[in-house]
Formats: sequence, C-alpha cells, structure tokens
Amino acid sequence: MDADSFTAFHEQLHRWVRERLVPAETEVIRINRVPDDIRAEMADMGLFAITTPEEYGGAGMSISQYIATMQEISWAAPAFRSLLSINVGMVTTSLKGGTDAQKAEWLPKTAGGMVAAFALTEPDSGSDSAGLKTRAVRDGDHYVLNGTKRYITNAPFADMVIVMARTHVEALPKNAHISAFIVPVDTPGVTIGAPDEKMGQTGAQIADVIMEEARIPADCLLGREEGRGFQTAMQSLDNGRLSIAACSAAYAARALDSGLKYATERKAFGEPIAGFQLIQAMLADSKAEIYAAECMIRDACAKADTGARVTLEASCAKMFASEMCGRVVDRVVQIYGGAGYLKEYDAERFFRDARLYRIYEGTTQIQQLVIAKQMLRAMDG
Ligand code: COS
Repeated sequence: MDADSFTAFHEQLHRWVRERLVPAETEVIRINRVPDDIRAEMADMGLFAITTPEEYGGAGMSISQYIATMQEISWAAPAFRSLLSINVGMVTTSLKGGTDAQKAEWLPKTAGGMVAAFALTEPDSGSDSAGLKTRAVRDGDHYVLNGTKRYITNAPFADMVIVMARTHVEALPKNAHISAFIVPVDTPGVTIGAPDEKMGQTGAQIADVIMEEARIPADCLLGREEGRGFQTAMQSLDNGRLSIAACSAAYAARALDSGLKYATERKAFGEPIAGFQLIQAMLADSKAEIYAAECMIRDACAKADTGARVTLEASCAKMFASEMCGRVVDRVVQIYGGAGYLKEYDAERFFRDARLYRIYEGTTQIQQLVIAKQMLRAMDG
C-alpha cells in the first residue's frame, strides 16, 4: 500500500479502535465473541484483506504496514485481533504458496472476511511440531485425513482450515513427512469441538478440529506438492511471531496507560501515588521496555520488507515483547494495589489476557531454541 494511503488508513484505525472497539469490550466479554456488527465492520474496512495481494482483492500491505495494523488493533481486547490475525497472517502466507487455482479460489474469500484457521498443534505435539500424528493417505484422486488438532484459534467460526498432516509415516529429513492441506469445514468427517474455556482473552475462541475419514480432493494439497507443509508452517510462523510481538507491545502500552491514569488519581499519604518514586520506577521501567520492544519490531519488519528471512529477529522480538508485556501487566496490578486483584478494574483482565503471549506461536523456550540455532548456524558459515 502506498505510504500516504497507509497513513490515512492508520489514523482512521487509531480512532476506530478507541471509539468503537474499546467501548465494546464489555459486550465481547459478556457474549464471549466479537459481536456480528463489529465483525461486519471489520470486513467492510478491509481488515481481513490487508495482506492479500491486490490481484486477489487485497490491500497488499508490506510486513511493516501489516504488523503496525495488528499493533494498533491490539490496544483493544485481544479478541478483536485474534479474529483477524490468523486470516491475515498464517493463512494468507500459506495460501500464497498455493497453486494459481488455489489462490484464485481462496484468497478473495479470506480477504472478504470468511474466517479460516491454521491447524498445526495436536493433543500430543505442541512445541514438537514435526511429531504430529494426523495422517493424510492418498486414495486415487483424494486424500483421506484422520487425526485431531488442538487449541485451534477461530475453529468455532471457521469455514476452512489449513491442516498440517503426515503424508509419510516415518520422519523424513527437513520434516518433509508433513504436507499442508486446504480443508473446507463442511467436508463430511470434519467436526469442530466445543470451544475451550480459558484463563483470559475472552471472546477469542479455540477448539479442537477432528478429522475422521475426511475425504478431500487431491487438489486440496497446498501447492499440489507433498512434503512442503513444515516449511510452510515455519515460514508462516515467522510473520505470526512478529504479530504476537506487536500485540504484546500494544497491550503493554494499554496496561501502562491505565496504570499511569490510576497512579495520578489514587491518593495515599495525602497525595497521588504517581508522586512516589517507587511507583515512578515501575512506570519508567515499563515505558523503556515498551519502547525497546517497539524498536525491535520496527527493525525486524524493515528487514522482512527487503525479502530477507527474519527467523532470528522474529523470535527475538516475540520472546522479548511477550516477556516484557508479562512484566508490565504485573507492575500495573501492583500499582493498582488491592484494586488490581479485583475483577471490577481492568488491571486483573490485562494480567490474565497477557499470559498467553508467552506461550502461543512458540513458547519463550522455543524462541530460545530458534535463536540459538540461528546463531550457531551463522558461526558454521
Ligand atoms: N522458514 C523457512 N523454512 C524453515 C523455517 C523458517 N522459519 N524453519 C524451518 N524451516 C524448514 C527448513 O527447510 C529447515 O531445514 P534447513 O534449516 O536445514 O533448511 C526444515 O524446515 C527443518 O527445520 P528445523 O531443523 O528447524 O526443524 P526442527 O524439527 O528442529 O524443529 C522447532 C524446530 C522446534 C523450532 C519447531 O518445531 C517449532 O518452531 N516448534 C514450535 C511450533 C510452534 O510455534 N507452535 C505454536 C503454534 S503454531 S499455530
């Protein structure tokens, strides 16, 4: 998207998030989903289409623009970003690796607001992605899928799921035993489990995707090539991790804003607690850490925009920003004091919502492994 159009879009989005999304947070929590009218507004604003190439009806945003958009939306409750993020992140990145026919069929749909999910994790494989058990067996012009995917974001709202499945029983070098499939949810044999109850992020829903003798045409093999599923997943996760870094930075900023306001209103020993240096230290540390995360994200995105692989930078940014967000929301609860432990105030919700950022799209420990592996590789030359 050209720079002027993006600036205008970004300013409009900034206002919309504060005037429309933040006031709707109570309703999102009450009904445990994004209200239909807001979902329709999101589609009308083209938010599902930001990363889709222009020839398929999208805005064709650069990585920097896409991540800045995710960051802006993440000022509001995580459910809003969550509804969009799989479509514009992992699903669109995966579909771009599809055949022309697959792109022509699915990209306009996901850009228009049809929700799609991305299914890698299973009951027995989370961090160990390559150990997944879901099987895809070729049968003439079809594949037959059997297996269960777990914690699949947006599965209860999805019309299509990108499924990673084993096309070989034995593990192959570079994890080439895994292939990616486009699976319409109305395929006989596909069922979606009941939404899981979670610690936080109310309104963002996850559920199992269960496949029992689910027969899909061979045309549904992404890119019509077996063995590329793991690479597709990992490539998609590079962007996904930048997106989580951005939403961690934004949510930390939202929590800090709330903590700062509270500190100027709440009085102790006859004056606002913002006047006390120990409170100021918590505010200042939080501000500096948010700024550091924002700089990392901008730097990683600028590099990604050149077409360079940013596996290391994305993992660094995701690890730092999500851990930082955890520290900030914890300090904000501390600034609120007793009120920080009450559901009546926002601090408690920020604390619970932020916990997931250190876990999904690769735990902090997985990011450490990825970063160290890239460092060691670079040494080997
Ligand atoms: N971009 C492109 N290709 C990649 C890639 C990336 N970021 N990462 C891996 N690949 C491809 C490469 O072809 C690689 O081989 P080479 O590096 O020799 O070319 C191949 O995949 C195998 O990669 P790797 O050796 O790193 O695989 P491992 O089995 O060692 O697994 C971890 C690595 C554990 C890091 C990986 O399984 C992982 O990230 N797990 C966490 C998954 C996760 O985040 N789940 C959360 C939910 S997902 S919605």
